[in-house]
Amino acid sequence: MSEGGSARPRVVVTRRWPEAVESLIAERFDGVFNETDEPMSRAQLADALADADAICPTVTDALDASLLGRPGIRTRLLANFGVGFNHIDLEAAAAAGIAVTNTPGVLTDCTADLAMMLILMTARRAGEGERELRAGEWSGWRPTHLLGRKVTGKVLGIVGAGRIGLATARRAHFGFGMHILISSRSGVAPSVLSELGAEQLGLDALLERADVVSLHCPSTAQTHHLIDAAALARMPERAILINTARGDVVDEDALASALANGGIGGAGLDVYEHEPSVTQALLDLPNVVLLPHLGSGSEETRVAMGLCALANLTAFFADEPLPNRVAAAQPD
Ligand code: 8YV
Repeated sequence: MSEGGSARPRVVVTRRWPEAVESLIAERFDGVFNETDEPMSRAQLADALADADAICPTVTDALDASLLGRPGIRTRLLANFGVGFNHIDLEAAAAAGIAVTNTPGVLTDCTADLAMMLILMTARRAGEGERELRAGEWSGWRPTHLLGRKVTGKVLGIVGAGRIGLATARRAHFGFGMHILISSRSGVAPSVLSELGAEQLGLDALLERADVVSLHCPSTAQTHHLIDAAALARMPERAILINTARGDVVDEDALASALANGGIGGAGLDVYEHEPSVTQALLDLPNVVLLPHLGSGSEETRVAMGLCALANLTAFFADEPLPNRVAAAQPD
């Protein structure tokens, strides 16, 4: 860690951020940056909570009740880098008098793009094709080589109708002529359903009808293993599951079994139950596209996320209303 010294609020940034944003933080605050970019240990997080006025964590920092419940905490703000905040125990933060903010909106397009990319890659067997070619095993064009499934005109089930779910639905509907089904616990505005020509229905009915199911709900106690063996059994044999939300929404072992046994046809995953570890059975299967949590991973979006977190920090230390305060689980 490198430190700048002064009486300005001390802000710990737990992982490397785009340089332009780190420079702005260093200009405005007593910034403490993670030059090694190694995930912080629990001891380091505990030290940061004791020393820093604000911490900017990410999905790799488990800020649970035992850390947030320690005595002698100086931190008053967790300005999360990311829209998802399931790695932060919100109740424990509130009990410790710590405000929490996130970065909604700025990563909607890129995450929806990636969901669409996984739909296409999985349906059209792009991962298998690339692996074959790189292995020097491509014997040339032939009419029956690596036949996938056509995406245009198929039925896409969107689970979770927040910003990212709806942005994915728009891409799929207007770009690929997909018929959209939506399952959402908080409901979908009639204007949105009519814009997309979409149907709103319960999760079970959606799973039974969709050719592709794409998950966009937050990780909460209610959505933990939402897609388990029983849910997978409802899906048609050739259906595809896409997850760009959070790993624990899917029972990874049950998914691997369904894929191996022909229960479903394929999966495209960007998130995992125990990141960065991935269930070996999934790694061994050909009909899965596996990406390393790249949903928001464009230069533009990561800068925008940093600027969004910076706006929250700046407002907090100016005693202004927080632009993106997080109070309870909310979908994006
Ligand atoms: C983030 C994400 O980059 O924002 C989110 O919720 O899933 C990612 O795109 C990551 O979680 C960083 O905290």
